[in-house]
Amino acid sequence: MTLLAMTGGVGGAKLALGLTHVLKPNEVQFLVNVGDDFEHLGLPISPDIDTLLYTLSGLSDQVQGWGRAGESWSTMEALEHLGGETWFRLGDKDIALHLLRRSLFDSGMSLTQVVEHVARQFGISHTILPVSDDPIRTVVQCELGDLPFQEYFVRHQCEPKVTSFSFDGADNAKLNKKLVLDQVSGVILCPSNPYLSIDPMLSLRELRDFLINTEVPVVAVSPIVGGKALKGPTAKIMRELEIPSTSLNVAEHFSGLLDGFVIDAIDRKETQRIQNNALQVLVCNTVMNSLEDRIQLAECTVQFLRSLG
Ligand code: FO1
Repeated sequence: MTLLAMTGGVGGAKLALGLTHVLKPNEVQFLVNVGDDFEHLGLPISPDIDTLLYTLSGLSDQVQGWGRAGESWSTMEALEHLGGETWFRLGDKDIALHLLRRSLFDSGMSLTQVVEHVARQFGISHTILPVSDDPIRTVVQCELGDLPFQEYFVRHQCEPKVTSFSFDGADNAKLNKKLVLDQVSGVILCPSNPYLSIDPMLSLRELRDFLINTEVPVVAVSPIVGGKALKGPTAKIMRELEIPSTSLNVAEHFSGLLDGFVIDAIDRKETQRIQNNALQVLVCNTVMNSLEDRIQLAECTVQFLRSLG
């Protein structure tokens, strides 16, 4: 039996790192969003998977939040000189990973097999599973029309006002074959963007139905602290959808899926109203500045999850 931690961008990867310090490789698996994936300059890019690979291997650029630490940008500079597209910035070392993924895809490997290979090369012993090997692509409905995810997120810097999101391919995509739902003893939704990181995964009916019907405990860690998202556009998106950016509203967004919800001490006053949604609430420090913070939040969340089992 193993726990399943569902994660997207930087916030999720921070908790995932904490979880690797408190749970052995046979005790937790990471299920990762692929809605941000796209092909750029002929290369397959998997931002959330790579953020997790770089974070768990200690290679991530923790200031920037994506890509590798100590990166160089010669290829981008040369590309700019050639008049190529440089709005989506690929560091030299990062490009090596995209080139490898391209060649492994071309040799017939699935995304899962590529991730397995790279994780091994990086010395990661925990299992990282893309939610699906089939393409699921997040599309952002906004004031500029329908934008592919990275056009919205990077080219337009999340500025256009959003109205909704859709997940192309989700109806035909199959849940990762390596995920054995019968073996899952509890689920953690990491503090990732609910709309952009968790919802694309939930757009897979098999996974959503599992979370709704399962007897095992399911908890989420709120990505909102004191009305703000520590990183990324979660709070801005909620405002644009006319949903006040509170932890309570994140809990309600996941209505029907959760047994427990973890909020920051600063949001303690929301406890009762979240409990009114038939959820157990854990109040603790959810701000992860240091490795110790990540480990502590992981410990508290796992203990909370187990207490609900
Ligand atoms: N984010 C940016 O804001 N600008 C970039 O140029 C950029 C490049 C990039 C390259 C590879 C990669 O894996 C991620 C990259 N990201 C960039 C981050 C990415 O767009 C987002 O962090 C995620 O998709 C949201 O979780």
